[in-house]
Amino acid sequence: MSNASGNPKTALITGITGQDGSYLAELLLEEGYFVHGIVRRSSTFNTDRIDHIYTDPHNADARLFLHYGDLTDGQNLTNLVLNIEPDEIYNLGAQSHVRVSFDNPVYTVQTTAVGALNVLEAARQLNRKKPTRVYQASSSEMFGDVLETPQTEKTPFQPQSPYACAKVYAFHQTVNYRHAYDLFACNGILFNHESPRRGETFVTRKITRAATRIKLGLQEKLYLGNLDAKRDWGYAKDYVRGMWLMLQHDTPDDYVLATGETYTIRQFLDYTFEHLELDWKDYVETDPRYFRPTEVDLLLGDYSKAKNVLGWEPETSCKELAQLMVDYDLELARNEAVRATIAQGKSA
Ligand code: NAP
Ligand code: F7E
Repeated sequence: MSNASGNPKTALITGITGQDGSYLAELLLEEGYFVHGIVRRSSTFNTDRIDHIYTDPHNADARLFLHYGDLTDGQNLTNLVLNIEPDEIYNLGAQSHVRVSFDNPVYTVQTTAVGALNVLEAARQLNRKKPTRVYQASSSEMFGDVLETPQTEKTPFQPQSPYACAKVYAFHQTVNYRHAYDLFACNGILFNHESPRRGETFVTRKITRAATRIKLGLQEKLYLGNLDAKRDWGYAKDYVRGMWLMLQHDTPDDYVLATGETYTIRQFLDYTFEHLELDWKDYVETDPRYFRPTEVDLLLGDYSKAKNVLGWEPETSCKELAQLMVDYDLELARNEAVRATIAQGKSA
């Protein structure tokens, strides 16, 4: 992929160490981009999801570069953006856990709302010298206590958590920067998307990790909260292609990415445990700790606009998604079982 000057395109990704950031980095490298990512300093390594694509930056053929930074540090973001001069900026960084946002509302707003504004400000400054494009990771959580079903780009927002309120702020600022400063800025309103790289405290991955450990005798019970909520679950790898397509289009706009199907947590449990020839009702118990002060009961997206304008469609069904996550996690559990057996042998 080349820019207007005929050089390979350069992209900057915030949240590159997360689920989506890692898949997007892979896609952009495949498309020939130079990819820069912002990584938070941590006392333990937090780059597991991208270690397989990282090469020594001193190598002449290196195309992935990492920089320390934080969304709450606007000066640092501006310096990075002005130095790197990316053709495209993908703002995927966020405190992304809805339940945690009730415990840490102020931090969630600083990262997810003000952090997005910091990215837009940095982009606005670069855009005065050189055109740049911004993708903002907006969320179906903004629909909250939904006012219509299915939800489209025109459905009003009714957020139900500090996380969702922060994302609504970031959504509107993205539209505002598009109108006020003529910045090429797009919101992807993405419905839940999962993968073997999903954080282990989100419900799908929590289920597939636990079910595979139960299958191998490493765990006895799985404690969950509300099993009746319905979600429109897609595969993260399909969704990062949609993000990229938004920034390749002639004009900036906002798009829903979804599958158009919705399932309860119970149905996801069915798909997972059936694939392992187990019955989840023998293992799952409720723990009120996982209930939320306010819940989003039903999400179901209509992705017609993305299909018609961008040619984007999801390729993976919820059942296929559950199965591919189980297959991956079963391998992890097998390795864990082998390590446990070796450790037992050493102590015998
Ligand atoms: P994720 O796995 O939780 O990744 C979040 C990323 O943000 C991580 O790289 C994290 O770094 C980084 N981050 C957190 N706080 C930061 C800070 N203060 N400064 C810089 N980076 C920070 O999330 P994801 O599932 O990939 O989602 C990507 C984006 O899409 C998020 O903005 C999320 O809110 C949004 N979204 C997700 C979904 C979904 O279903 N997955 C749906 C709609 C929208 P560490 O690795 O150091 O923690
Ligand atoms: O919860 C219920 C929970 O945490 C899904 C984020 O990526 O998608 C994600 O947010 C549902 C909720 O995802 C447990 O109450 C039951 O109804 O996997 P989740 P989420 O809250 O939908 C949106 C689109 C984003 O933007 C977010 O960044 O599952 N549930 N029992 C549980 N959820 C969790 N986490 N853990 C449980 O034990």
